[in-house]
Amino acid sequence: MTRLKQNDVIMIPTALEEYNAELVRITGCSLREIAAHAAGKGASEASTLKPRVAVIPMTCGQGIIEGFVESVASIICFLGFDAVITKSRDAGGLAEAVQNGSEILFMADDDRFVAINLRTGKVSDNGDATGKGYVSGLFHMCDGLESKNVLVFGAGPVGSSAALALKRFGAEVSIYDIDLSASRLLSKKLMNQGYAIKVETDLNEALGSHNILVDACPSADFIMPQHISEDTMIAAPGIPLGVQAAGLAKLSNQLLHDPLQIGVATMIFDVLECSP
Ligand code: PYL
Repeated sequence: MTRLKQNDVIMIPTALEEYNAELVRITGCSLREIAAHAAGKGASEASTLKPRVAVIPMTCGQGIIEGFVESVASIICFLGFDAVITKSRDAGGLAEAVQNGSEILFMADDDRFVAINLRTGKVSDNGDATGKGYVSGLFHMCDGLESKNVLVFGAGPVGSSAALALKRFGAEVSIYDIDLSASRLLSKKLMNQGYAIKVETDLNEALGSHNILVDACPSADFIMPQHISEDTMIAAPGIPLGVQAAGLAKLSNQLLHDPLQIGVATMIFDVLECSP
């Protein structure tokens, strides 16, 4: 998993309105609608439930990413929830959150970024939420995914979650990972759940035979202009972006990419308790 940098997140809190307008332009849906759809919840859940949310800075490992907790809290508030950043960090932040009556906690170390509902025990992992959140966006970009051929790059947590979500929408899924054993392991895991996917072994051949792509890998600049046509649709949770700069010029309303928003939005809807 690529570690975010301050530059990736520092502008998020001040640009959420524009971001959301762009999302509507690309997918026809708002951030709230995409996240709720991904989590299998009604988009209106946000208006009926008001759980107190705490975002806790974590200093472990490589430490704080300037702007990270501020971005997480701003995304959650943008969706209509009450999110506060704890004054204390780590264990102190956890204690502060519980003492101030927070029901949902968000925190990230270098390995995992999770949302926890203290009342229900529900946990949402950012990798899983990001994968299904981006597939929800792609579903709206493509007017459905039934029987459509989709190529997923990266068999890590995000790509695995995306592959499962794609199968659940009835797509024909192929997986390409630079580590063939990772692709094969994912194929086996999904087969055990009753879903067959195709393992691709040749990157250029796979790119040449697919128009709908999920870039869930940490490689940059591997999707080149010659791989992009007017039918191409790309959902790109991967950081850095896999599309070459020259290829971006060929994409309009065909690329879904952000460093944090869709993942965080899907996490809150994932752990939200359904209204009675
Ligand atoms: C959650 C992001 C998505 C991509 N990479 C993941 C990442 O950068 N993880 C590290 C997050 C560290 C946060 C730090 C803080 O500021 O609380 N512990």
